[in-house]
Amino acid sequence: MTVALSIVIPIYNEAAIVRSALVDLIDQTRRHCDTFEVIIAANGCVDGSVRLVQELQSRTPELRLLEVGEANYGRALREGLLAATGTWVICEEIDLCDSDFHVEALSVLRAGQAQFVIGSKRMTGAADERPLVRQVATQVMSGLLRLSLGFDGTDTHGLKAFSREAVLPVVRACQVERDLFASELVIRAQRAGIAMREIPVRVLEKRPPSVHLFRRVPRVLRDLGRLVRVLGPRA
Ligand SMILES: Nc1nc2c(ncn2[C@@H]2O[C@H](COP(=O)(O)OP(=O)(O)O)[C@@H](O)[C@H]2O)c(=O)[nH]1
Ligand SMILES: [Mg+2]
Repeated sequence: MTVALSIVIPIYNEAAIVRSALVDLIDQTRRHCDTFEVIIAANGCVDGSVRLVQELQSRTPELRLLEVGEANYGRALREGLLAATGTWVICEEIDLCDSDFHVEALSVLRAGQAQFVIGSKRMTGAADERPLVRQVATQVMSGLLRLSLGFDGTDTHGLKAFSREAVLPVVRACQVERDLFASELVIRAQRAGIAMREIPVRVLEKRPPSVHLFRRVPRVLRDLGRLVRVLGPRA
């Protein structure tokens, strides 16, 4: 079966919000899209999230569940994207589920104004309502990506929407997992000459992040080194 839209969401221990977030998302998406699928890419969950998704799945035909190995955000997202069948694909996060972004990004894609749309937390018009320390972390990360890889934009992490046909080869080419998979995807797409467009988003998380920011830093820096090695410093 193929659908117009695939929404891919990696999840890790989200039992507190997964059910209500998905019920809302599916309800909202039915209003603006005739045929769609929501792919949940779970790995390493030990809190009953998977059981909650399975329960919902039994009465929600649009919902698909993938379970992929140990906890690894990038690997889960990659597997979800490879399993997607939609003409258009959206990368979501369970604590965001921003249907306004979906509608706006799909209209940009359908009008042929871009093949890859990024929801930016940092560009003019965006509203980042996360704690200050996380806003600064996003700013530092984007700065590092600009300096080390020539990234031309304001944000790589978070909401994205694209044409599956145009971007699938880029997904397949990505080598770095965990958090920096999303950055590799955006920078590779840019370097491949795919028409990119950033649109501003309002970010208000439904809960604090599942992994503490400071525990992520050493791993992110290691993966950044790896990303520079696999991509080469600049296009
Ligand atoms: N499958 C999977 N999903 C994850 C993992 N870590 C985070 N996520 C999911 O990725 C999304 C964003 O995670 P979050 O903790 O809010 O981090 P943030 O992106 O920095 O805000 C949520 O849907 C999480 O459940 C992981 O190790 N595996
Ligand atoms: Mg979050």
